[in-house]
Amino acid sequence: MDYQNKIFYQIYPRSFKDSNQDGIGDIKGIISKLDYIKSLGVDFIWLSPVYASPNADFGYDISDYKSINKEYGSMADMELLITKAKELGISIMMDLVMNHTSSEHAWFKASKDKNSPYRDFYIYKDAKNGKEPNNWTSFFGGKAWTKTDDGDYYLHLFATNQPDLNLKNEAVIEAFKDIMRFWLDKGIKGFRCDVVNVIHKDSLEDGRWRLVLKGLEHYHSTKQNHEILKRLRKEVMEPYDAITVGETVLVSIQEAEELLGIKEKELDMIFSFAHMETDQINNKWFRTKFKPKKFIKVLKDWQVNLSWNTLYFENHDQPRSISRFGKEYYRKESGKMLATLLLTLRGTPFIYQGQEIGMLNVDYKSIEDFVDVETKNIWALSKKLHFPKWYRWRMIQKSSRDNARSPMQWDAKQGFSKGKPWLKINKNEKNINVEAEEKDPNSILSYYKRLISIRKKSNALTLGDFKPLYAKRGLFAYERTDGVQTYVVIVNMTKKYKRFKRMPQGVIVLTNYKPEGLKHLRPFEALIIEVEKNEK
Ligand code: ISL
Ligand code: CA
Repeated sequence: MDYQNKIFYQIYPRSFKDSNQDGIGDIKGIISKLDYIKSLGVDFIWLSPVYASPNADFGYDISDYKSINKEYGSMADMELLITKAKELGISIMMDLVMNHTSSEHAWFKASKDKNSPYRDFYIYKDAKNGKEPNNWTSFFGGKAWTKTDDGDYYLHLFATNQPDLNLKNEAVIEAFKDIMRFWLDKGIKGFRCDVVNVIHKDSLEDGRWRLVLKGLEHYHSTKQNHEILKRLRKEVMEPYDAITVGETVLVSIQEAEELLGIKEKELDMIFSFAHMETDQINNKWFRTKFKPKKFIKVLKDWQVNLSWNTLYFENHDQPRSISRFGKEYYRKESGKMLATLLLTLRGTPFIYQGQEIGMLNVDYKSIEDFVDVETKNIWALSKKLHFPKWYRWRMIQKSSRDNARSPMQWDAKQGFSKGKPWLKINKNEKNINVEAEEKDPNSILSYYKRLISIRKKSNALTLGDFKPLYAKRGLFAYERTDGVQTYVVIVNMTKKYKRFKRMPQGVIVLTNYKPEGLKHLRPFEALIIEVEKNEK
């Protein structure tokens, strides 16, 4: 299926729209907003997990892959969503977690019996000198092993209640093929595959010393991992003409290309993290000042060297992009500038709910307002390590995943839900909300809509070549062309006025300021210029 000229929109169901006023977003809520999603020009929805889950990690801990979380609705609701979306020409992509299940999954419960065939669905190992079997650490901080009642340990690369599956076991792979077909038969058109390059563990040896993720070299993009992806593609995805986007952690451009499949296809697209790591040292809890130059360089390298990119600046794990790569003071300007990049670079754009109205990081005042398991873990761990309180608080404010998960701001008066929301709404919903932005032709939302429609009509902006023209001083200029049409895009990623001497001749197709003399770029100014082809 074609995915190169599609626009994706990610929904985090718990925070999108509540239909029955219990404070929790649900599937009926999504259905009620399909017209809104359509009005943006979206073709594909990526739905974060809606499966049955005890919510230790809000759906990324799945207890039954073939049923719907009751808080979100019923199977009938899900089927209705697929049908209604299809009527509007929108396809649905589900989130598939193959690395681990919930500890409440029937497989894991059965696996506690050493004689059960399900024992081998997971990764158990006996204690080593009365301690953990190896020195691996988890993505969420702390040890990657938890002791069971019988004295053995089980592996979990994420939270304690997310035991890792054993993908060396053929029965596990068969189970996933069955799960995938179950949903594809219901009419979904693809999967976003969670942490899909760490699902196969080569060995359980000690890892070499690393500050974070000790053990990584034993399970990162292993050869068998590639083989599993190839198989799933051939045996399941291809017959359904469905597409896959892999969330691939810590990959270089070359590794990414390999996951896309140099000789044999593995995944259609991958989410890489390189650009998201430009404002951090070692890991996301240690953020440095955002340096546009570095960010631009990474974007440029991936644009030039990877055959096809996904384009994203936000998702349910990341802080809001304006608060991070722009400036809240210049919310409108920097929000539109980021939108310009997102929709004119080469690749498939993914918009995260709320990004299109310029939502910002949360304004919480106390640690009690946060609920995310990772946030709680890090808060406790950093306390144990005697980090000063002000520093710990800053870490949480800047990096907590709840920044992205506060409820969608539909109107000025809790349009998300009349009930008490499961996670606090930003107070700024009074000014930043869908209703207000829909009325305002100069809003970020209106700008997104215009951009999407410009992109969709243009072969040059979708499939055309990318050529970098200038990437210095926080300015990024590049050309997109298909030989017939040529655009030059110029953005200023800083809050400063910047002289720019290479302004091309042509027609301004879109800009986030009133066009003027074109001798300098204003704070966060963005321009899309169509240039005459005979000029080149
Ligand atoms: O945000 C992160 C932690 O600091 C990332 O490292 C994140 O854990 C990683 O990208 C994997 O994310 C995915 O799998 C997790 C789940 O919690 C995330 O929401 C999901 O996107 C475990 O299933
Ligand atoms: Ca609800």
